[in-house]
Amino acid sequence: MTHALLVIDVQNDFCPGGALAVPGGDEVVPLINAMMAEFDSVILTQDWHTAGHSSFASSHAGKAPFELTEMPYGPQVLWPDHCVQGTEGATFHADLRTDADLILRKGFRTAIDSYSAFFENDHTTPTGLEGYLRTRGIDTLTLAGLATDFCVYYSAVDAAKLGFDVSVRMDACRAIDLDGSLAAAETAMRASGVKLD
Ligand code: VGL
Ligand code: ZN
Repeated sequence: MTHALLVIDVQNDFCPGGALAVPGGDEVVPLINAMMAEFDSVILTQDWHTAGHSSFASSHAGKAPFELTEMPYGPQVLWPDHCVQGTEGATFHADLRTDADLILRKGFRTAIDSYSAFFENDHTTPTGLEGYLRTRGIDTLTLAGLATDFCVYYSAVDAAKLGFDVSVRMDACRAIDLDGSLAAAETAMRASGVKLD
């Protein structure tokens, strides 16, 4: 068994004061830092959008943040502008340890969002993470980070579908919780065989 910690999107924009602040988002930082030593490998993901990204409400006339829209690849929640490449908001929380083996950026194509660390929101376009993990012999993943009900959830379910042994450290995650999205994510993760610790 080779076990990696996959740390999802612990960036300033998802922490209090950020553009898409997740309640208590910064509270995961000391927990995640302390967990890092327990793993064979640590991988960080970084939400990394172009300015004017299609997941931003500001890119759609008449749309407000947190409304849904229909994209060619399916329904998409529209977000406040966040994690724009090279900005302070896209930077990792200042206290997060970043001495990881890999930093995987996602969501960098203007026309398509990527919640999952494995596939963009068309559920087809790979990020390359699967190949990275497999070629390194990593078969077991623990996830933590932000947000439980979006990027952690999509990443965990994709990892389980790909055959990895997956658990989520719920104490080291925080949720956005839009209209019951946290409960729905927990149900879907359990149904996919993801262990919630
Ligand atoms: C995320 C919404 C938009 C996340 C990223 O990291 O959960 N959520 N972009
Ligand atoms: Zn995003």
